[in-house]
Amino acid sequence: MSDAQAYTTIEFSAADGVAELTLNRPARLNSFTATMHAELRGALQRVAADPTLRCLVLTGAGRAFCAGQDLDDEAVRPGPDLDIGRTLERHYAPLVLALRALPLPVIAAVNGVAAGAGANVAFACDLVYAARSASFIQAFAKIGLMPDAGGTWFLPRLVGPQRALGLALLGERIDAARAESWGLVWQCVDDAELMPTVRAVAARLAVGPTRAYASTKQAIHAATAGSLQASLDLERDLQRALGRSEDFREGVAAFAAKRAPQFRGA
Ligand code: T3D
Repeated sequence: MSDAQAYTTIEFSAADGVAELTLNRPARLNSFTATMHAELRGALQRVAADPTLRCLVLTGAGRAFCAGQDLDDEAVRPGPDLDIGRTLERHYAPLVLALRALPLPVIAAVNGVAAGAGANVAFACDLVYAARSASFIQAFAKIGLMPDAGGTWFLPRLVGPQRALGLALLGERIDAARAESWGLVWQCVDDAELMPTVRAVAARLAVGPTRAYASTKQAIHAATAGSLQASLDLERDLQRALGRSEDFREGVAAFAAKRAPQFRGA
């Protein structure tokens, strides 16, 4: 079976030591569903098991990188039985940890808007390149949630607590140039140059000293004090409670109705 037939929400290709993984639900801005998580899990296991692969590129199809969780998905519909903590534990924490655990360099090619967990999955990658028209938004507060998918761990480490709090509390969109100046991304390039630039860097890394890269990643990740797992666990517990709040119910309803939410702090 070819890769195009095997996956419905992602595309996967590999050539010359470089694997390319494309989030592929452009009509929904490549937002995450359970199927996409399952397909990503399988693709990342495949990358991890193939010693000929020496660099991974993660990007999005169409005008977005990823809009985070698909808010239309039945599985996350606000209600008494909703358990976002379980969703985070089953899907988002394994995805973030799998990206971090890969011994090969992982490059995010952020081709458009990266929102919510979509932004934080990009920050889980080792190098982030962004198209000049791309943007980043911690969209969580707009729907009554807090950053997850490692956001509370990545953001203060990348930009410091003040900017992390500004991004998380205000939920404003920042453009790629500002993201680069803040250190959220390694390089911002003209839109047409994004994939040629990333592919050239990936090709260079794929013929580089694989073992040294793996050790470099391991040591740099270890040097960042405080465990990612602990932050993921805390996010799960806090987000689980927020998923049962009236503000989340209102936030999702307002998003669907394309109106401003009326939060009551409940
Ligand atoms: O279980 C859990 O919930 C836990 C996990 C949480 C992780 C999270 O990621 S929570 C955060 C979820 N994401 C968001 O809140 C982002 C929602 N989207 C937006 O704020 C905006 O769409 C963007 C800022 C990303 C882009 O804005 P814009 O103006 O460029 O595009 P748009 O018109 O808003 O969106 C285009 C279409 O995509 C639109 O559909 P339509 O009207 O053409 O039929 C929109 O509804 C749809 N879309 C965008 N984001 C999502 C989505 N549909 C479902 N889920 C989305 N996240």
